[in-house]
Amino acid sequence: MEIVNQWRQEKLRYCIMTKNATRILSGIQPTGDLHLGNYLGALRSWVESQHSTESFYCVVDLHSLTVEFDRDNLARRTLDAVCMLLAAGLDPEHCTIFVQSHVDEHTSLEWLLECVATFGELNRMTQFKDKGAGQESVTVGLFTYPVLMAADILLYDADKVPIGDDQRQHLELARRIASRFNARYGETFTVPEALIPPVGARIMDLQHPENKMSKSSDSHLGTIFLLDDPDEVVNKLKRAVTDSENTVHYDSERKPGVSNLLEILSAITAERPDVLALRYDSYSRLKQDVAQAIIDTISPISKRFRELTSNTDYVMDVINNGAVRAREVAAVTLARGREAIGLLRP
Ligand code: AQP
Repeated sequence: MEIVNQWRQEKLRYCIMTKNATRILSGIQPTGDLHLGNYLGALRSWVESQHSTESFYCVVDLHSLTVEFDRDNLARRTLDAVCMLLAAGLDPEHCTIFVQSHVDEHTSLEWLLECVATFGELNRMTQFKDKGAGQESVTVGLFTYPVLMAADILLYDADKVPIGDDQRQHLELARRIASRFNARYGETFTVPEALIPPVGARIMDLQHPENKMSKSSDSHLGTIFLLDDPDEVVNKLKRAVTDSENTVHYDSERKPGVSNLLEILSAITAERPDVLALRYDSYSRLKQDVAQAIIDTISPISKRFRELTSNTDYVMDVINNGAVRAREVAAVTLARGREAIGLLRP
């Protein structure tokens, strides 16, 4: 109990000293090229948060093993994802950027949490059902993915977790696991809160507006990748699915395609989607403006990304330093979890 008590005292001191200081953690999978949904739903708020909070951001490569992956490209995709975080504006002087598999504590804590989470609650996860649907067999890893995500978060005593709407259910589970662990074994983990942006939290596919925009979607026309060039963006917007009415209204139920375009514009301009709708009398003008707003947003990111991919020594330094810092924090939390649960100290 010694480590746990020390931690409680340290945490109390930290809260008193820093008043509202907040610890943030979030992650992104290297499952493909990052897209506009990842940026508007998550990355953009990470960049904003890094100056006002103590932030940890990781490329969650272990999570990407839970679905079919390309072994030959996994390392390159992981490095590309780190370059994309830097290109989007994360600054290693202000936050810790690391790769999940470089910090063994994530999988060690996962086991302790798996012995607290229940089969029934994992079985209710909708992402497991969606990703497993139609597959001949699914891995145990896909099933237990949300517990690894809980370990990612709890290891860093994160108060807030900036995520898109699709991760809401997983975050709720992380909260439940943390609370149950604390109730059973004594106050050990910080119970995190989701930080979901008011607009842009669920950017939909341009071809199938009933589905969220996704890295691993079959339809590349429906996804705006952060590395798309301006012509590709214009082409994807021209072909974006709307409806036959040609009247611009914000109504996600009846007009999902048009409402998605308005939401994208709203997330970029910070104006309300229903107010933006009043400015347009045709779909083509709306599509032109959305395309231009996207191009203005992603062009500087793709330019910086290309510069970074030609300087891999710098990027490797960032993640090696990040892993050292992440391990410092993670090792202390894991030791606390082990002690709380009653394991013999080595
Ligand atoms: N369409 C989206 N709109 C808003 N936010 C989104 N996010 C993902 N898609 C959208 C948010 O991006 C962060 C990182 O996502 P992830 O790498 O954990 O993967 P994911 O949530 O499973 O979604 P992807 O990017 O579409 O990947 P695949 O195709 O591999 O499933 C998260 O905060 C997520 O909420």
